[in-house]
This record gives sequence, C-alpha cells and structure tokens, in this order.
Amino acid sequence: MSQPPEVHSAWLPPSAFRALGSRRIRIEGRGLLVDTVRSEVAQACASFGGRICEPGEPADLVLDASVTSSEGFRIGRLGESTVVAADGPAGLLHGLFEVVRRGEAAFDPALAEERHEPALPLRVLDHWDNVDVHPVMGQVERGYSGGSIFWRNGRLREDLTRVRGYARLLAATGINAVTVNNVNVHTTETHLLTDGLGQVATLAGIFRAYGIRVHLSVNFAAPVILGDLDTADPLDDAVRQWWKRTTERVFEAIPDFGGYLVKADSEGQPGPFTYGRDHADGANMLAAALAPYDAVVRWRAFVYNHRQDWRDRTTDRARAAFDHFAPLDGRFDDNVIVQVKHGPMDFQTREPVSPVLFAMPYTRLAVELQVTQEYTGQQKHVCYLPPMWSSLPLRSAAGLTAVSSVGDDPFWTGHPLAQANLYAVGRLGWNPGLDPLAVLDEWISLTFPGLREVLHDLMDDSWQTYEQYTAPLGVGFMVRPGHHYGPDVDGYEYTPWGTYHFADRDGVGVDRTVATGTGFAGLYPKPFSQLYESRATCPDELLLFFHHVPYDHVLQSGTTVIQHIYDTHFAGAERVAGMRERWLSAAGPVDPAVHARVAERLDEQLRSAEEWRDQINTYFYRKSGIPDAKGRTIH
Ligand code: GCV
Repeated sequence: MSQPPEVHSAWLPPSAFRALGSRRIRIEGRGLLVDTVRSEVAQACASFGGRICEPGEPADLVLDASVTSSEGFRIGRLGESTVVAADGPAGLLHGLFEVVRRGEAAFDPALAEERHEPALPLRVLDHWDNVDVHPVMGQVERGYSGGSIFWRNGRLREDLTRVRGYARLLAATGINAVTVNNVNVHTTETHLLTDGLGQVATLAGIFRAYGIRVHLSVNFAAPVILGDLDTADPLDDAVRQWWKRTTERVFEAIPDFGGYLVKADSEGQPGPFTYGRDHADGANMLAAALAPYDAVVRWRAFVYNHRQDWRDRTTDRARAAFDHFAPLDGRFDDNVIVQVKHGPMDFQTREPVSPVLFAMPYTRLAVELQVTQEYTGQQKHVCYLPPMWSSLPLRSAAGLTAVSSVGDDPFWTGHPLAQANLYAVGRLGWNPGLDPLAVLDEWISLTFPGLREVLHDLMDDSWQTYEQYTAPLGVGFMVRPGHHYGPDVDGYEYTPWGTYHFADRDGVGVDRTVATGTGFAGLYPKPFSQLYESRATCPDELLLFFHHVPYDHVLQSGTTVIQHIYDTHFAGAERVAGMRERWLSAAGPVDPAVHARVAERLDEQLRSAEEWRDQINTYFYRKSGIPDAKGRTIH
C-alpha cells in the first residue's frame, strides 16, 4: 500500500510554475505582497531556469504594481512582453496566479488584454476549528480531514508551515479572508479575543503575506464569560465600552484585523434575545466598536428554534431566518454584513435559495456556503458542488463566505477530489459568472493534469448523482442524527430540530404553500412565490420542499413521485458503481497514493449509495405499498 505524500501540493505543484519559471521576469512595485510575488517568482526560476531581471531590462513577463489597495489588475501584451499591470500589491499577487493558471498561454503573442477584478469584495473561508478537542464535535466541527491546521493541544501549533502553504493555496484562488475559529465559541476559544490574541496575531502575520485578513468568531457573552461584567446586554453602556476597549487591543495587536463573526441566539449560543434586544441591537453594538477601523461584523442569520415540538405543524424552520431578519432591514450599520446560509434550512443537497437574499435591500448581505461536505457525503463521496452554487444570486452580495473543508490530512481535504470545491469557492467569489465545469477543468489542469478525462467523468455530474441516491425531490435530511452521515429516513422525524418529511401511507413532503401550509412559499418575490406555490409549476427537484403530495402525483417529468424515487435511487447507485470502475481502470497514470485514497473512498461511496438506495426504496415501498414498475429488488 503506498503512503500518502507528507502534504499534497494541491493546485500549486511546482510544475504549475514551469511556464513562468523558465522566463525573464521583471517585477516593479513595493510592499509585503510584492515581496511575496518576488519570492514566488524566484522559487519558480530556481526550478525552471528563468531569472528576475533588473529594472529597465527587457523581460518576457512584467509584473507591475501601482500603490492602491484595489485587488484588480490588467493582463495583456506590450511589445514582446506579457504585462500584468496591477492596481496595487494585492492585485499583483492575483495577477501572478492568473499567469500561473494560464501557463504557456499567458505568453501567447495574441493574448488579448483583459481587466480582472473581484466581483465580491469579501471572500472568506470560515473554519469551524476548535482550539481544544470538543467532546462531541471533535476538534473541527463537521470536519472530515483530520485535526485543525491551526490549533493543537489547546494552543497554536508550533509548526505553522502548513498554514503558510494554505495561505498560498487560498490566495491562488482569490480568497482574501479567513476566520480561524468555530462559530460555536466555547470557553477556550472565547479567550482568543483577549489573552489568546497573540496566537491570532501570529496567524495574521502568516496570512498577511498572501493578502488574507484574519477574522475571529466571537462569543456574544464574552464580557460575562471572561469574567469582566455580569451582563452582555448590547444597550448597556459598560458592555459597549468593554467591546470598544477590547477591540482597540485587537487592532493594536493586528492592525489589519478583518472583523468579527457572530452566531447568536442559535443552537445554544448566547445572543441579544436574553436581554430582550434584537439582532440589529446586537450587531450594531459590535459595529460601533469596529467603526474606527476598516473591518466588519458578520452576523449570521442562521437563527431558529432548535427545541421545536415535532407535533406542532405551524412552526416552519425554513421561515426562521426571514422572520427574524427581514423586519430588521435598514437597521444594520454600514459595517455590518448579515451572513445568510444559501438555503432556508441547512446546507442540504437541494434547497431553494434563501428568501432572505431577496428581502433586505437596505442591508449588506453575504451568502454562506458549506465547502465541508456535512450533508453532501462528508468527503467520502465525490460531490463537486459548484453546479449547485452557480444558481445563487452571488453577484449582488457583499461577500461570499464558505465553511472550510481543510484539516491536517495530507491531501488537505480528506478526499483528494474534494479539493476542487475549495478551489472553486475562491474562483466563484472572484467571478460568480464562471462556468462551474470550466472551473473544474482549471483545477484538474493544475492539480492532476494527466487525468482530465477521467476526472470529468467522475466529477461533472457528481452532485446530481449524490442527489439521486439520497433524500428525494428537495425534501432534505433523512440522515443519521448527530453525525449526519448515511441514511436514516425517520432519524429526525420526531426530534425538536424542525427537519421533517411527513411521509405517511398516502404521500410525502412539507406543505409550505400560502394556501394550506406554512406560508413559506409566499416569502419570495413574484414570480418565484407563484412558481413555488403551485404543484403544477414548482420545479420537480423542489416539489417535496414546498408540497405534500400523494405518491402517485405525476411530476413534470411525466413519472410519478414513487416511481421517481425508485428510478433515481437505482440509477444513482449504479452511477457510483460506474464511477468506481472508471477510477480503477485509470490506475496507470495516477500517483499511487492518490489512486489508493480515491479508490478507498469510492469503495465507501458505493457501499453507502447502495445503503441509501435500499433504505429509501424499502421505506417508501413499505409506506405506500406501491411496487416498482420495473420489478427491481426492494427489500
Ligand atoms: C457550527 C449545522 C451544523 C452545526 C453548525 C451549524 C451552524 O446545524 O450541524 O454543526 O454549527 O449548522 O451553521 O452554525
């Protein structure tokens, strides 16, 4: 059995720098990020025989940074040279990685001039890393790639080489911020804001060299937990002063600190409701403390009642973020960004876009995605997510934020192919208009250049395949409670978490219509509200999210709901079997360590897909009594 490499080079293997490193390169500009560019170029030249030219010398590539803080740059030809003319040092770094992505094509004499700049100013990866190992959640909450790359044995790791490597990888995708601790802020992590701040400053120093600013998740009750006050009331003067002083010290230690991330009044985290205040009061208190600096409060809209009575059909978790936040539109300060999960429930494989994203025109909003595959196969299943993300209204957002999938695993993401989701989230934050499959192609070309065909075969439709063998038609969940891996159709049905499918002998799905259900469909602007309200026009893939329908209801596709369930579950598992075969036949050109890791994960994906297929099909056959029209084995 071949051993995995110590640390996989992901999308920046030395060979990706060949075209650049074999040329004459002139670098003009000043500052930390220009120095980073210079050292990247020097390293590439040392490997491939190129050299850094003196000022005024002719060069094949000119990297020129002006002095603004903008991240944009132009790339084009001037005479015999390719020129990256950047607005400032950050733009130069992004321009350098644009040259790397293009390889030889960057030096084509016919290269057309292009301007590049990020569509979204804030592009963040949020780590749900705990400093300590949490007794239930482990060190990285919903982490499937080993321990934290930042923290170990209750403090910052001594060897931070991987953090530097990570910063470099992220910068190459366009990410410009990282949150270094979990949004569930436990006691040790609450101290990162004060006595643990030196450790955050060390991380900030590493990320700074790659144009990435560090953010902290903070505990709303920090003034109480840290023992300084007996209240965290956001309208109390002493509390406001506490945050102001504490924030001043943060900026003394980290002058380019990016801001606070807050999960409040959600799943047991403290928040303003304790004091009879609302979320605008809470967010604006932190905004006031941050106002003197160029920094933001990201306040999560993921607020819902996780102690719901399952007997109560009127409470709908999907409504919660809208009901809490839409009425507050216009009340948040300018340096507050309300961070909204992309769907109204919780990072399911298929959800409609959250209606909050259309309901707060006077508030800065960020969309939150989950790169860590909590509900999408936990990095044991191949599931390339950008085709899902590309349907989101990202362009209009103030930021794109994503829960990171990275740990201390040699491949960074556990499943080597899960790296593609991490790569893509940065690229889509920079340019949401990119075609998800073109981004995949880019990632393959950089990371596994010899595997273009096989990886497209495995990955292009992998999200749709995953959807086929898991919860049907947008109904969601049906996973094992707690760890959320593998099928358990009724696992959450009689729990307080608000995630139900309501299957009975006649039908399945959640009635969220205005006419007879929870009214959730009516929270969308027209025409979406009308589209979702009617069974006839609701897209098939969301039918059970919006409607409770009989098993013999005929979908727009022409098949019945029950037959669709059978067909997709057989097809999905079969596709996974095909993916496994395809990978096994590709053994020749693949690094044996990569081949072994992917093969082992595909074995598990197939086992799991068959388990999903059999449990879901059997469950619905037993409920409905309707046999499979094609007579396949159902247990
Ligand atoms: C960090 C889901 C996850 C939790 C996570 C939460 C959140 O409920 O299961 O682990 O907590 O989302 O986004 O805050």
